[in-house]
Amino acid sequence: KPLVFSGVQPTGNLHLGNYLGAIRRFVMLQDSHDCMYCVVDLHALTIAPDPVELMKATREVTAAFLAAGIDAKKHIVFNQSRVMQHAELAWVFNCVARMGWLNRMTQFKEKAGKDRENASAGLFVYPSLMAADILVYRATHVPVGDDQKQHLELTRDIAQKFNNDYSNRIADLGVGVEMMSGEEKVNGFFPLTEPLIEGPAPRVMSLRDGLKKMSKSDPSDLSRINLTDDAETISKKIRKAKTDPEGLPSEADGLKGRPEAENLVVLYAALAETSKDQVLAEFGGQQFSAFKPALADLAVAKLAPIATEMRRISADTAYIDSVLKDGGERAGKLAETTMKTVREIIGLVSS
Ligand code: AQP
Repeated sequence: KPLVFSGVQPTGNLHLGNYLGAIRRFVMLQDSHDCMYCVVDLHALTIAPDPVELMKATREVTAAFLAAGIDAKKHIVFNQSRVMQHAELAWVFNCVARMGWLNRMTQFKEKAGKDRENASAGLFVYPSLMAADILVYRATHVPVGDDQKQHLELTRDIAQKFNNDYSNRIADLGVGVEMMSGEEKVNGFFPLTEPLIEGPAPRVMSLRDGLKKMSKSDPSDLSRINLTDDAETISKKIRKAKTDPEGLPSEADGLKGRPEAENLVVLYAALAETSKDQVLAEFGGQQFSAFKPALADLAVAKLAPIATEMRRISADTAYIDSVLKDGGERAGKLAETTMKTVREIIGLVSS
């Protein structure tokens, strides 16, 4: 089975974007793939979270994974910092990646803001650590939201440069596998990872601004639906969601240039597991005052069971920690297998 890896940062309230763009897809891939789902706490350090909040958020993301339906026995659920090979390989990749590549990362530019001199160096090399997360397991498929596309392209670039820089050594040691690199057949050690940016909602937008993605760090709580919001809060946020004065069109084409309207239709379609056209066939011609309550009811119906389960699981910290420990031990063995070979490839004496 192909190996899937993906991670979520423990940096605040998980929201509907994280759920539809990532976590729900993690659940769907479980039957067809071997999966590793990671709470990336080392990534969270790039924004210096409060230590107690970081621990709490790490357990909360784990609870969300389990509540959404990830099977931690069949697959692997763990927190990144337990497997130090992630950090070790990230260092190697810092030496493979070029400054110019990292300089082009739009997420760094957005997160660092204007005061770039004051951003942490960790935030700058974030994509090297992300590449290490994936490649330390030589994972081939990575389900993520659309915002991570650029980081995954960088992951491929790093893998390709590593394979290229060390091609002779990889061949001498006989540790390569044959793979296609563009048109060319090469013998590489790291796979060229495929991003899985699919599904009906790869980019869920803010409820307050249809041009901004729904995000944990948006100062307005009204901009997002948190997985832990109660029914009343969800209804209020959808009622207050920004829209334009027109009603719903009867075809998806009519949503062009109307990002807020489109976002609400996308949300309905994703939650109902149907298409935008289907939603518009049902609601076309109606006003948002009629559509919003229907969307709120649907969101509550889909999210309430997850929130209830998250609360139940979150109450048992010992259980959550045992899941992470067990997952970390299993992940650590796999990561060490890769790192043993990487050390040999690059020339680190470790015997
Ligand atoms: N709005 C979104 N729509 C679809 N997918 C999304 N993801 C995040 N926002 C959306 C996907 O969720 C996964 C986990 O995200 P993360 O926590 O690792 O990183 P992030 O992108 O930094 O998340 P946020 O919520 O947007 O946080 P901030 O506010 O810190 O920027 C990823 O697969 C991501 O694509």
